[in-house]
Amino acid sequence: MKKEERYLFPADYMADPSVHVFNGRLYIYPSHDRESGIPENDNGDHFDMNDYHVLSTDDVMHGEIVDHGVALKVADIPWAGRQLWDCDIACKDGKYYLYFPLKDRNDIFRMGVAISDKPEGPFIPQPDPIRGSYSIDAAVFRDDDGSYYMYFGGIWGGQLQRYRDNKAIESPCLPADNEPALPSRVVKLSDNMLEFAEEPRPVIVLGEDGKPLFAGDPHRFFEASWMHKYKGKYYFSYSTGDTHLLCYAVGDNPYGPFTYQGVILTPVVGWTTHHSIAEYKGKWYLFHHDCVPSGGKTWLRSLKVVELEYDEEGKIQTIKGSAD
Ligand code: FUB
Repeated sequence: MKKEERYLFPADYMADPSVHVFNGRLYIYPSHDRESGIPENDNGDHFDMNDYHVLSTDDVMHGEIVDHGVALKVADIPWAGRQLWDCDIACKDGKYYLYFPLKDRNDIFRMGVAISDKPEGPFIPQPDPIRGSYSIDAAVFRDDDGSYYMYFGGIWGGQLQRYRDNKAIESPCLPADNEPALPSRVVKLSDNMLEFAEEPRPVIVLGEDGKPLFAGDPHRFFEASWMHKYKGKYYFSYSTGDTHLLCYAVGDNPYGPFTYQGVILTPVVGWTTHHSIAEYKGKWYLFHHDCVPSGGKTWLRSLKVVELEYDEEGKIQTIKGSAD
């Protein structure tokens, strides 16, 4: 039997939903897709988004989804070049920090921060990107001890292949298929939430043989990091990009290593697959997107939600995507 699912916001094209619960209400921080006319390419130039809206609800499967309007736009970010991609948020001491990847004027992705007193914004951007930041897809996780960690990175258009050991390299390249895959990164945030508190570290995903997944493995990391905790374990989930899966791996602490567990979502209609996982009112949900409503236009994506279930051992039950 097909699981109940919902297109969350049919009025507009949005993608990459990062979801958090603040003050008992569920908030969605998506990318805001638009028709820019830029032709599709492997660099992702056609994902030419220039603002964010924040959505919220108190009933995930059936309630009204409120659009709080423009929360941040490229035109207001002092260091902006182009392309606002997948963002995420954290709340600390009553302030809300929105983390966003954006290309600077040299066409290099950096991570910015913008601040608000309210979860729906508007957010005021800091004058400069976070020092030492690079690549895309910020996901911020608050651990139970009050520490905040940012997971980030994405290959191909996300530019992760330009870096080794957090330094730009002269000739960007991907590892060969029989070499360890390029990992996502994790970094603790500073007390003021505006900087990295340390050097980013690699997020290692180990296979059954206890070795890091190879670059040629269809389950290796590509982009869209997410972290959630379930029954004391750390669940690192991600998109495999060109093999179009959402996968996950489990570890004992926020830095990993994480051991590969399986597929969360099989391929959806569209090219990208990107998600978040959140608990609300006692149920777990997978938020993601596909391109069914736009008739398969990969740059015009629509937000979706479906309930996520675990078995008794904490394994996530695989959900069928719209292309499966
Ligand atoms: O939305 C632009 C990019 O597409 C995201 O940053 C990636 O994760 C992919 O979903």
